[in-house]
Amino acid sequence: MRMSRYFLPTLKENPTDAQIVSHRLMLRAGMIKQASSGIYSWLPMGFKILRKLENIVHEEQQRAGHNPILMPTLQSADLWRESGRYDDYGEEMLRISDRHGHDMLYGPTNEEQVTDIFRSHVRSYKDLPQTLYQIQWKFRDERRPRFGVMRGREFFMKDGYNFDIDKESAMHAYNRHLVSYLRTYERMGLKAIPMRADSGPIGGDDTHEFLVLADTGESEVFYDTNILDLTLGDREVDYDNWDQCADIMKEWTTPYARTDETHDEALFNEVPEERRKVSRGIEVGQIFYFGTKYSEAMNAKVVNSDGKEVPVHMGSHGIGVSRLIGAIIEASHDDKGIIWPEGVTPFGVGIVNLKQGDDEADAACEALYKSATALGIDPIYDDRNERAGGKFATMDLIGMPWRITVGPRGLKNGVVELTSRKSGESEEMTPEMALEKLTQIYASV
Ligand code: P5A
Repeated sequence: MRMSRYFLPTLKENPTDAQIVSHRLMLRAGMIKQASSGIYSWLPMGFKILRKLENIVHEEQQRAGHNPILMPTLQSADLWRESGRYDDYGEEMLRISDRHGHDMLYGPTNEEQVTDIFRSHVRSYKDLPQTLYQIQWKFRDERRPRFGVMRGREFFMKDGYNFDIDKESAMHAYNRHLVSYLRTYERMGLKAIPMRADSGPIGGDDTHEFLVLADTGESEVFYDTNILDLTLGDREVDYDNWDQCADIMKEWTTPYARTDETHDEALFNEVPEERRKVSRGIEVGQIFYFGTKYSEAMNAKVVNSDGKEVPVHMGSHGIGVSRLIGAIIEASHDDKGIIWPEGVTPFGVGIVNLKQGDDEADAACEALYKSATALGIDPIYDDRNERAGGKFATMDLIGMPWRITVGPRGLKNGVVELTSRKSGESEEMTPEMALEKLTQIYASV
């Protein structure tokens, strides 16, 4: 992308109405524009990152064997009357009436809708287990939408639903989701810690939230610092292996880690004092096992191997895809702006031409831009007639993890400068070497 043609409405000043750094930086980097309270338009760069996160979530869901679907945002109130949640959900639900007077709602979640799909098509235990998921907009009429995309009213969520013949099989689905979520967040450069939590309006007894530690997080969290050392890394996971998934689940849920809703002071005090930590976290996902709550209420039954009709065991699993962008920025920024982890960066490298209009510099940048594009590094080239300082500030603000600076002085010696946004370190090298290094970096994320 050439910056001169991009729609990147960056702001020099800090917007006064944004209270936390991720919200400020998303506005300053021209990623979003508020449409109304808690509702945002996604501008090109924000949209590009949203798509990247969506892709990672799709890849990891499908790796775990889950089937993608797409359900409507508007749902019939009758389904929610069947489950009994229509009245329970309260003012967070946006209720709409169509021209025929039918009660509709903008889905805050989809347990009822997906149970209806399941019960219409599945009759036998032989068709189980099954997991269906979607990535779709949700609406919750939050009392106090705030912090930009962090607590929106309209937000983008991955929501998945498993259907199993019994509790054991459903607990494997729970563990499988936990493992696939760990991998998903790691790919995004995030440390998200599963913590025992409260199930709220979704229901059920077993639930874990995934929290990214940040001072601006809305949840108070209590944990054993040992949990920070755990990583999934590149270990091979067989998602059909119940024992392996259960072992990984155990590894992550053995150190104490709970949100304030389920915090147990006596248990916490058993953790050695130097490892006990109380801080704040951003909830970027949650998994639930709620057994037959919806299948009984909505008559979603299958015939088991004894020929008996039984309600299926279910769970649901959510990732806050739009909220994740805020969480990544909270976890990765400095005074100059965003620092995108390589796994999610909207562009692989920013090319800065120090002397726009100089034949040699222009030609070198063009060649670099073309080669980087051909190599799949997806560069953004600042080809505007701006001062170098302004170009550097923009690249830093929008968070490019790598920058190649091209100027007449370096070109005399056949070199450009490759700079890491994170460390600030620069190295001179030939354009070919810079591209080679970037190719290697992106091959490993
Ligand atoms: C699981 C999927 C559910 O709704 N039903 C289907 C279950 N879970 S949840 O915890 O309520 O939401 C899942 C994730 O969505 C994000 N989220 C939000 N993001 C932005 N703005 C909001 N107002 C908002 N509410 C929830 C969170 O990341 C949450 O973990």
